[in-house]
Amino acid sequence: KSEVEVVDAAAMKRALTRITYEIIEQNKGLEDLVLVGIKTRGIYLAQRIANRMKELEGVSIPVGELDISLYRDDVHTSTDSEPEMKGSSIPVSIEGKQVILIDDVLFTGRTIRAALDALMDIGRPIKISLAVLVDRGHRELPIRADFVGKNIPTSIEEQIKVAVQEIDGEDHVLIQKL
Ligand code: 3GP
Ligand code: 5GP
Ligand code: MG
Repeated sequence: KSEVEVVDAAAMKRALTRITYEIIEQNKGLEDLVLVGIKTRGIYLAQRIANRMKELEGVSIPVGELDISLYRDDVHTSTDSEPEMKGSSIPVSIEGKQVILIDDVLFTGRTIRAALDALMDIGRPIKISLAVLVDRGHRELPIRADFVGKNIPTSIEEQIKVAVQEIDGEDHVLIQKL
């Protein structure tokens, strides 16, 4: 089992800063923005982007959370299991807002499809965009990210490991080859 570091702490910080600038450029009226992080690591990435936004623009963007998990937890590869919503906590109304979904890894796109479903049940945003730290390819749905930290082409057998300071005590992205 080999591991290769493809993003180190400094590169992760730069990628999140760049995404923050791109969000500022592409969304007029930061007052209408709501960031929504997806389950564990996406939530911390969302908080970091919000913190950066505060530093750069002086605005406090609300950050919500969605917990979307695989219906079966014994498998992690696509098709035979559909992600479903387990819970959400979004501090403000998303009605008429510009929502940016934030996740660590974009793979088949099924988690994002479930997230869109969940958001539509909660309210009617004027616009929903997607930011991910890593796009590893292998989409099974017509979903793409508007903001990408790093495109990492993978084979289906490989795994991307994302570590964030808040949970893992360090920041990096590894490719794990089995
Ligand atoms: P996350 O909650 O921070 O996103 O799915 C649970 C965890 O397992 C995820 O953490 C994710 O990082 C990790 N993981 C690694 N490989 C996979 C995979 O192929 N599919 C899923 N769903 N999770 C994976
Ligand atoms: P998708 O639904 O697009 O197939 O997968 C997206 C979700 O599954 C993300 O929330 C992500 O955490 C997790 N995921 C899928 N593949 C990987 C992977 O290779 N590495 C990590 N860390 N997470 C993955
Ligand atoms: Mg995730």
